[in-house]
Amino acid sequence: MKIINPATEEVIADVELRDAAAVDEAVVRARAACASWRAVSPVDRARLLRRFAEVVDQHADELAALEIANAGHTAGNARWEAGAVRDVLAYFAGAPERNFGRQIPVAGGVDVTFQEPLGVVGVIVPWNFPMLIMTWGVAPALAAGNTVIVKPAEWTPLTALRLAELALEAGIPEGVLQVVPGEGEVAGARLAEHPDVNKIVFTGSTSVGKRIMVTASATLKRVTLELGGKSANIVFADADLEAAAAAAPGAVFDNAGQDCCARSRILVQRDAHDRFMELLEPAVKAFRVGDPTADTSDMGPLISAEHHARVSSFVPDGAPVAFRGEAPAGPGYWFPPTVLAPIAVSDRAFTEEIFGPVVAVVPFRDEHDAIRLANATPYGLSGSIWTRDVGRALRVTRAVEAGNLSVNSNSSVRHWTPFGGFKQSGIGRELGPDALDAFTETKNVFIATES
Ligand code: TXE
Repeated sequence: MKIINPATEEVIADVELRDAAAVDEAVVRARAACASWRAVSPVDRARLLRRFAEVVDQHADELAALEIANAGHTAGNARWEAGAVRDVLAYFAGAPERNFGRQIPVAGGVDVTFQEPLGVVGVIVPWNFPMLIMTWGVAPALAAGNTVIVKPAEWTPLTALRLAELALEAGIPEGVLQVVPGEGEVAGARLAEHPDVNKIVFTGSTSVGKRIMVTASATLKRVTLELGGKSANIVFADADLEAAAAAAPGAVFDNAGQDCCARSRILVQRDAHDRFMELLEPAVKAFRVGDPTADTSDMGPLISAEHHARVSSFVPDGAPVAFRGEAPAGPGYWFPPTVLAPIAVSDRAFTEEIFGPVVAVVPFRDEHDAIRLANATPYGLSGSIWTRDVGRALRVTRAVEAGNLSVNSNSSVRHWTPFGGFKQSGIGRELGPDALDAFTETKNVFIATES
């Protein structure tokens, strides 16, 4: 398949999409590698993961350049992403030595609970943060003693393929981490149904996530699903409006809005609405869209022509565009940062995940109204609350149905805290201190000491 640079529409690589038989072969290799990888001592497994993190660090510029060219990330974003891949590997390198299990007191013997590796883990990756989302699955899976097969998104396989080479360079044995590029319906579906794959970690659309869960149920595979979002950025009248308005564009337009945590609905308390919009307009217009290799760009292009058409469908002629930024004419799949208001809460731009640089602003009356609007979505991934009232911040964060919330901030992801969605935004949690639980089986053993 021809791999396209979304900022220039030039072909930058040609990658063979593998078929179901290639997935089967990868599973055989992964299964064969299970016993020996599991037998690597915790200290040595930790050392290999640390070494992998170091090799990634040495190649950070190269990985960032690949991500810019392949996924249209800005230079700043791509460098951050390469650093985050290193940090996630380094964080989980600490896990093999701390995979303690438990000893629970019992009468007549000793009771030990082990956390055993699952076996072969399939990691199915989307195109929005290709190398980082891959690593969220790969790092804890390897740390727990599993072998891994990654299926990158069709459009963005380049960093995944390079990371697999770097893993070998770091000394991770053959067969322990494999990358199989292929179509979702073919290679991805085969991973999800394969009887010798024990778990699927999937990040992508809610519709495909549901299908994977159905397929995986035939063999009762474990699944972790990180799916879509329609997160609310809730701004109360007592908030620091300047700070909230200054932060709002980055919270939805970063990575051209192709972010599952994008705060794509801004809910503003009625009394502060006009002032907030006055502050938001210059912040949106100052968001610089252009050449992703330039350090001055805040936002690059959308991933593909197909995705551009989909995002455009949410802003048809006559759509209520309050104001928007500027974007280059092309070539490249450019879309300007766009603010929709006033907009009906039934409008699909307010209810559906757009996954582009489009945000809808809706006023609310009071706390109750804000919570009702924030929760009026099947999704529940992320969101923000801006207020100076601590009690309100706590009440609202407890009432909003989402897995990752922030107060007076739009931050969502830190690799050392849990990440994942409520409702149809997913199942399970990635990252954080408990991430290994999702990559191990719990085994309890009772040893009688008295006959
Ligand atoms: O995702 P898909 P797409 C959302 C976002 C976006 C929409 C469509 O709204 O506009 O989804 O994006 C593989 N069995 N998100 O079409 O199809 C596929 O090859 C197994 C949110 O790219 O879900 C790719 O590797 N695998 C999101 C991965 O699944 C299958 C990130 C994701 O593709 C498969 C991306 C199948 N039947 C999109 N079909 C987020 N939460 O961050 C496809 N795949």
